[in-house]
Amino acid sequence: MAVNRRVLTLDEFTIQAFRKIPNATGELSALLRDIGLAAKRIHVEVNKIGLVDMLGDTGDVNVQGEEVKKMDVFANNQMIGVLKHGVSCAGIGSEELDDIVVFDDEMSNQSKYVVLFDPLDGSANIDTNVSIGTIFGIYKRKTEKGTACNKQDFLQPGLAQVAAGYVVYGSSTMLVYATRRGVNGFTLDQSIGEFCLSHPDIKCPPDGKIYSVNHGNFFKYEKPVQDYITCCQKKTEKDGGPYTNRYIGSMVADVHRTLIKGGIFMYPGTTGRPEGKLRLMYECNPFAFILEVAGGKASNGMQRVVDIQPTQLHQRTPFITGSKNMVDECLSYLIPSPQPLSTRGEGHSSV
Ligand code: P6P
Repeated sequence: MAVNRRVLTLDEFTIQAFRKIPNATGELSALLRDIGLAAKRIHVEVNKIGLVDMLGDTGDVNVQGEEVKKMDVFANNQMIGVLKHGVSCAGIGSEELDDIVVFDDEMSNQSKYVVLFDPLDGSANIDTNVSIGTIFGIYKRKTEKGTACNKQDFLQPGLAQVAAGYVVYGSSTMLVYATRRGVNGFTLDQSIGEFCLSHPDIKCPPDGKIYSVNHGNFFKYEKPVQDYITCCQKKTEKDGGPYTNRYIGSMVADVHRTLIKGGIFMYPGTTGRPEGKLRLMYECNPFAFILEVAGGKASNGMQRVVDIQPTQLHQRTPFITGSKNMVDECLSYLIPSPQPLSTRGEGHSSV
């Protein structure tokens, strides 16, 4: 490692970006700094979880019908705390809360952004030390500044995101975020307590050899999905294989690997749950935006995820994302009859 290598911190990076944008107000930089602070606080608790009484359930069930872990509550409170007391967010939507939270104070009402997040995705894995994560999407509000935000500020297609990102609490803690200008990764340097630029200008490889899907649901998938999975299993050196299957059951970890190494991640619909399990607004849209900016693709099996017009805060969607060529091959099984792009929305061009 070069001595005295000048490594940009997250704050330095976002401020550098802000200085390049005419008329920028610095609110987005401040918002990312706030999220970075919450991430550091969550990191501290996640990293000592076996030592303090933060394992296990609260005994409550969230709007999703899932057991609420003590860490879910902690992470949710950290995200709300930094955003409510910052200067850049008018309100939030959280996986853990039935409805949006409108901050509705004078400073917050002047803010131009709203944030949707899953405070601690994969928390079912907390007790077994599997990587988990925070996922967030940032939108410019549609309602007038100076007024309280409302639901219409949140129910926007993923394409409207100004920025999106995630934090993966794994062997190291990384914050990755995308704007239309690119995807950049920052690793937490605990010696100085700062996220430092470690993965500049991340691109998703156009091809890969890893397919990531829950094989336990195989016989609940529709036949075209089963046929694609079988195709993955049969790949050889002659056709870009052999593939390997990696599925951790923690979306942030599985999709982060897919972004960095290439591959395809799928959570398709099943016979009992045709809409799939993953939520559109604060799981699939942020990752769809990130993967598309990085040169990958993200589809619900029929259209770009970021083109979906949301109707409900907690709606679910089938989700396929990853390397462009692998997603295209998967879609060739799911959308057999080639249609002119115009009938399929804008097709799958990138953001
Ligand atoms: P399954 C975690 O509970 C989660 O929401 C995602 O992080 C993960 O990708 C998915 O569920 C795993 O679901 O049904 O395969 O266990």
